[in-house]
Amino acid sequence: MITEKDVEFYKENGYLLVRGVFNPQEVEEMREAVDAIIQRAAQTKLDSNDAWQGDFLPKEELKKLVLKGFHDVHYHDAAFTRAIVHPNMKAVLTRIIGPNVQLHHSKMLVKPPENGAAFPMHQDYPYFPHENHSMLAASVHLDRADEENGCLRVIPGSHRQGELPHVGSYYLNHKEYPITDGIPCVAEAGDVLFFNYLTIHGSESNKSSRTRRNILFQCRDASDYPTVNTHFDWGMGLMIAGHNPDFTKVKPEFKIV
Ligand SMILES: O=C(O)CCC(=O)C(=O)O
Repeated sequence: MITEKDVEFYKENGYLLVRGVFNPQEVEEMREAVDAIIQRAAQTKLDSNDAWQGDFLPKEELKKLVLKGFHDVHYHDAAFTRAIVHPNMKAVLTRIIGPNVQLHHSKMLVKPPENGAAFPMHQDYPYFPHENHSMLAASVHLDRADEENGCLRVIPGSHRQGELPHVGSYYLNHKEYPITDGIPCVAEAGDVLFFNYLTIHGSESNKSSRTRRNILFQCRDASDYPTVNTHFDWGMGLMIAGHNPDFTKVKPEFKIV
């Protein structure tokens, strides 16, 4: 699915956009699953708007923004379990992480038309720090994403700066790192953007008349252990490829709190 040059590009730049990982039928299956999750959530008290708050946009503008951002979608629909173990996903993940790939968590990010929420620039590292920084996000596009509907933006090579100080609710100072500093990763439905958890990324709001739906899988090398007891969940640790080399560390010492 990818070449040695792609692997080098990922190492150098901290991200890689891979085209056509999922076919239209597989994308449609995930879209239907996302829509059904939104409907089921709407019937409960747990439905929420997960738009990021903070000082990176004027308060009035932030108030209007909407995001359906539910975590662990593979607990809700098997379409996402099939997606993460898809041969094309495994082919890319094993080249850029290594032979033993483990799922950390998944989530859906649905930015509705006109007012889909923005993401200030940040690294994912502070949310779930690990020893060896193998963790990456694989963001599966279920719609075309471009500048109008708030596609992902990355700062190439920024992962090489290591851990940066985050402010407030864990994002980078927006004056130093405006969202527009990131290069837009324009993608089609079925494409997947892989980016390391140290790569600075974010996205503008969706100002178009089109929805932007993405499924994000965070994956790591099975021997890359968390350094902090945070972001733990009962399904984490599913092996996507290879095996867990250390029998004694299959269940982490950390606990869900
Ligand atoms: O999908 C996006 O627009 C941004 C997602 C993101 O930054 C994240 O989940 O950490």
